[in-house]
Amino acid sequence: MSEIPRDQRRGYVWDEAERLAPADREALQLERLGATLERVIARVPFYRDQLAAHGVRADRPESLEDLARLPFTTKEDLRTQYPFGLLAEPLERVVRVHASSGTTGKPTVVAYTAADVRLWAGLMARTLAAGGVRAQDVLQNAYGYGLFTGGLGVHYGAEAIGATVIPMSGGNSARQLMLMKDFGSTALCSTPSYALNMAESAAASGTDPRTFPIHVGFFGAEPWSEAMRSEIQARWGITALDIYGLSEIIGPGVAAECEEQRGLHIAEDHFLAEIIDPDSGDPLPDGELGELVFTCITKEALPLLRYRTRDLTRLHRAPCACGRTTVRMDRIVGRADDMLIVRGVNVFPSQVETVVLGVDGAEPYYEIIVDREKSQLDTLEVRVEASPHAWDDAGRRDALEQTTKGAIENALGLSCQVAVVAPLSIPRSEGKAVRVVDRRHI
Ligand code: DLL
Repeated sequence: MSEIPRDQRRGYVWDEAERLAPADREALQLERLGATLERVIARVPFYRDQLAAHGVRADRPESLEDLARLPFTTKEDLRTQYPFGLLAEPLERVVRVHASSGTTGKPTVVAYTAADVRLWAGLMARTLAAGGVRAQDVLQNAYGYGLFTGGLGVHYGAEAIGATVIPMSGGNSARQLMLMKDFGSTALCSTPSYALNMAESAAASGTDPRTFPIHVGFFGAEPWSEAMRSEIQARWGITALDIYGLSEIIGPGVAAECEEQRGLHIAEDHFLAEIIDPDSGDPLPDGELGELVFTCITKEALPLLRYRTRDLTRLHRAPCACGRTTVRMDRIVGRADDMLIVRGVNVFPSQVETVVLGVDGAEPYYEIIVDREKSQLDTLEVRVEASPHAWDDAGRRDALEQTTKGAIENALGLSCQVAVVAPLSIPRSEGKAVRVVDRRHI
């Protein structure tokens, strides 16, 4: 009987570090944290001053609990040190920069040495391998190439596995679908909103997306809900996995789901994860919802300490059926910055998404508009797109409005207006979807 190749077996991991015994991993983390502290104190004046102000000396930490004594790094720090003030390496050792767009002013700049790029490729290879991608796959990469980390991050990881990469970038759905068919793509990477958009374009041109040979998709770069996962899986007939990352830490590859789809494994041999209370900054125990904070312990160019992501989630340490021993995080509930406070009630766009995707007759496209009346009272309006059948029938349109309104009010505990809008009237996304318009700040 012929032997099954190792990478075809169940329980395959790209990197044995994913299965380290917790005590061995902790020893590695402590060693790496100490080395990183020494490096930043020697090379980054910003951290030298910050650590001195917090009474942290160059000595090696004695336990991982010492992490809580280190100062936080924030997006504001990256802004004040723009563009290269936080680098721990001279520019001549930097081989790549990326930047996040930022809605106002200067972008956030991040940098990589050759070793950082190799590390990143390895982490993305882990991610893709955990979702079943192998050398024989044809991976269509619809994340944007350029300053955004999505395109090149996925690209290098897929090449490290030996998969055939189609470097499409986002947008131009007709061409995406043509090449997907002609090249026989078997794996897809895009934002979840763009995956939905492409499925819709395929259906509109008479092709059932389930007829493509794609078996898995890696979706991230924006918040999405379980309801959205079900929608994407049903429309494409694939396994949809959640991948998470942020440029400041490395890009995609920080955490990702395995085929169990039970939380995202964090690459904690490279990034120490903590959950803190976003108000007090105090560390929270596993299982509690709070702000995710990362410390880079193996990066050369930009090893950030306790970087506050503003993303809200929980950590879990129970072993995963896949055999990986790394800590897992829940899907991101939302960004602290995206949480709307409407008449004193906290609202996450993902809550609205879950409701809208569960309503019969509504398409999975929506917009949230918050405004303030003359009376200073906040108003919440949700624009929901009707399916063609529901739109053509006045009775069904009214029912859709009433059902959606009731369901949202019930979920949020807040009164709202629902506007049912015509099919295709809500803008479709090709990258990160923008779903909230907050007119209170315009
Ligand atoms: O979005 C990196 C990435 C590319 C991740 C491709 C996954 C796939 P930034 O542009 O720096 O980097 O944006 C980072 O996007 O802080 C989260 O708020 C959000 N985000 C990223 N992944 C997810 C996800 C890339 N899976 C910011 N779920 C992060 C929810 C996500 N939010």
